[in-house]
Amino acid sequence: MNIYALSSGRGPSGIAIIRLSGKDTLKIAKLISKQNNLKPKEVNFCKFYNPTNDSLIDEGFLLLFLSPNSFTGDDLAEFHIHGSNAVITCFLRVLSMQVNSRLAEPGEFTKIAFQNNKIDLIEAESIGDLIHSETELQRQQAVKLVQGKASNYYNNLRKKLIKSLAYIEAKIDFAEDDLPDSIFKEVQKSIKEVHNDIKKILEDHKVGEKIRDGFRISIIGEVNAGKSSLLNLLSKRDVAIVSEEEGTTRDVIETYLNIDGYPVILADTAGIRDSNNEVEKKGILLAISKSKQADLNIVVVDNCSAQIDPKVKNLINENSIIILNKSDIDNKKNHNFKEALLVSVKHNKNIDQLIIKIKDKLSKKFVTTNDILVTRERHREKLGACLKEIDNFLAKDQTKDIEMAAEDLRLATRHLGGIVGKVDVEEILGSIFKDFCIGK
Ligand SMILES: Nc1nc2c(ncn2[C@@H]2O[C@H](COP(=O)(O)OP(=O)(O)OP(=O)(O)O)[C@@H](O)[C@H]2O)c(=O)[nH]1
Ligand SMILES: [Mg+2]
Repeated sequence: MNIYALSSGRGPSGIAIIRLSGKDTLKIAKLISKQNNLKPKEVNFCKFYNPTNDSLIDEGFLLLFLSPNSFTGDDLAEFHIHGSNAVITCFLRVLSMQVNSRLAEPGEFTKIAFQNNKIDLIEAESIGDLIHSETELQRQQAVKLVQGKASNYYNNLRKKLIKSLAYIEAKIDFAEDDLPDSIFKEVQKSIKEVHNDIKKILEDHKVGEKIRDGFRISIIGEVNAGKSSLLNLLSKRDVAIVSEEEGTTRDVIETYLNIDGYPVILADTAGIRDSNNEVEKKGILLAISKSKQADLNIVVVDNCSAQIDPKVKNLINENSIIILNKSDIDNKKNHNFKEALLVSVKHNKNIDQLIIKIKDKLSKKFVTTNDILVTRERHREKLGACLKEIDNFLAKDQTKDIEMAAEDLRLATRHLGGIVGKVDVEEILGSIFKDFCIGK
């Protein structure tokens, strides 16, 4: 089957790129371009025709990559045409009429690349991450993974496990022979090293996942302190209702922000106070639970209010930034919070200082010396499962329980292999590629 899709964004734009991959690619490319001497890996300047009525569709470039030297590993053509909706639609319609050809599913080009062993699972996932990256940090992380650094690292750990397993199996198979018992010591040493490496990767404050999914920041505080006003100001649009009425916000309102490269999910919450209203009470519980899940809390205090609700005070910890809002009103109460920032959300005063503080906190909180970052829960689960089997192995007297010890290592190897896609592939394929866009 040949698959095709628009691989660039939807027009109108200067240029659009349509990809075609599959075993009839060359035949179709020749037919549409009316050129028999298309050169692979070179820019072929062509006119493109509709073969059914010989009418001209457009003119542009054709790039040809022959199997196995293409992204998918199959023959692949890229048609660079003018990016108008009419040209794109016409071209796609012509391709749909060619033999065994259909529109690609989301991520299908990458899926075929994986199936043809051009890339492994981590690389495939990171191509998806790179396409969806919105901030500089996300781009940097994804591009590192695309280069295969993490894949190499996991493959090397896996090789180490396999080597140890081979020794243990040799000991089982050739029990009568003179394989020295020191083999167990060597295996143990090597397995302990793998154990420590994986443990170190897992103790990373989930930085990789946070860069990929976004750091969670909650805005909390008493009613009317200016929380929703702050959300609107930071997100530069009116997301939440602002009113002088107390208890305006009830639900959690989330927006996605890019704060100087840090991907952030910012949540506005209900003001915290004693309330008899059932809906408001639910909102306050939600606010408290959001604040506990957050990587960082911005606690908004009205600088004119005399006292602060103890429930708000209780939520303040080392992950909080306290702002004293409404500095424009000359009625301050001199709350003695250390390191509190005096701001006026209404007049956009000192908000730049708040942003600097947010970045500072995030960068300090999420430093990691790890070179290999876990970017997905799927990887974390596999690493955890692998570690569990290694723990089982190390807890045994391997000289006595040798069969079971070998089984522990076999399972550990399988879990680790699952990260780069060496086993259990089918069940995870669907879930990974479904999030891609069509044409990738
Ligand atoms: N003078 C002054 N008023 C402000 C400032 N920030 C917000 N306000 C006003 O304070 C009132 C409450 O603002 P909101 O943003 O709705 O406060 P909130 O904390 O979300 O309130 P709840 O949703 O009820 O908990 C509104 O009338 C805002 O215009 C400020 O810096 N100075
Ligand atoms: Mg509000």
